[in-house]
Amino acid sequence: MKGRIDSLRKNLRREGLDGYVVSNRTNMLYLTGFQDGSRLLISADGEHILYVYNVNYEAAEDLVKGCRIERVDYGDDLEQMLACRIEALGLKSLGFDVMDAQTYIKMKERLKGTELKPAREAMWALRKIKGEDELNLMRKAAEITSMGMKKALEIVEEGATQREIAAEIDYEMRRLGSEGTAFETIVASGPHSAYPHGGYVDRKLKRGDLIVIDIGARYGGYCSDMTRTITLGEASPKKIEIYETVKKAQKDALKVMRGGMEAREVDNEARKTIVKRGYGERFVHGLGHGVGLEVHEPPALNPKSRETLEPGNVVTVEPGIYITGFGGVRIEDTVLVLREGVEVLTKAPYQLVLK
Ligand SMILES: [Mn+2]
Repeated sequence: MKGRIDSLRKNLRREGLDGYVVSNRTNMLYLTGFQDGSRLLISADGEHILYVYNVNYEAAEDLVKGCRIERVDYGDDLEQMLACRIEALGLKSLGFDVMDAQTYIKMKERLKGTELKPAREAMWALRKIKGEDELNLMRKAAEITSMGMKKALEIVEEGATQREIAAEIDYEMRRLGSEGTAFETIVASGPHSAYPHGGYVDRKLKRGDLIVIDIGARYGGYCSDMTRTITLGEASPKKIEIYETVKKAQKDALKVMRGGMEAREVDNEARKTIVKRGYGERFVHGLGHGVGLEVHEPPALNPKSRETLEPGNVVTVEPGIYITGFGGVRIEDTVLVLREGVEVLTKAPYQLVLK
């Protein structure tokens, strides 16, 4: 953890910032191993202080190493405390990850001699590149997710409801060590499968339905993300055509991906197959997103992305085709970008017709 704050300091100095305020819980977790602080103040050349309310103070003292902890009592003016410290440290150019408008206005009024600068990228530059310790946790999260998918493919049956299947998947992943889930499990069938995030309603599975199962375990704080689409019984030629198109799109993208490649090029590699087969308009989202402590992080893989993939990025590759009233197909895996190629972390068969 200490190494991470030092790396952040390097980024701050490079950007001409002499301090940084962290308010985002996940950034706090990344830097200190503790997410229940209220603010983390970091001076570019030395001190860092974690501000923690009463309720979490003992836990912080127990869990946080190598960081000064300042107790905040109810009724204390946290912004005032921060501002005093910022002045005492002589921080003139202060970056921050996120700040709510009220805090920003208050800090700006209070700190006349300090410039406040939005600087999220200083954090993302670190979080986008996963270290070996993080990758081990992500591999484990992916393994649990793959086991969850295995379970899903075993239990999917006609007459079961989407929610019943989702509950079984969640239970299986929990039992295998998942900390809740990385996001709300999606089991979307029939017409609901045409909505990338499901129908938000329950439904009984029917023969011939397209069924999109999008799941993710969380382990050691790290997320995983995986989707398979299946159908029960015979698949119509159109369903097969859509499925094969999505599968080819994913395969094409995985084949070319490597460190140094532009994210939008990877998106294009998958998209061109879908466009060529006439479904370009039906691929309504980007090809993928970064995954880490959050399930949606930079780098984004989409036609407008300005990111370049780097070894150590963990991203999803998830082409989809969605036809309103008919159904949708999405196939998604979480992969680690390497100097050459990728390591696919999530594993399950690619098979449309299940039983
Ligand atoms: Mn995803």
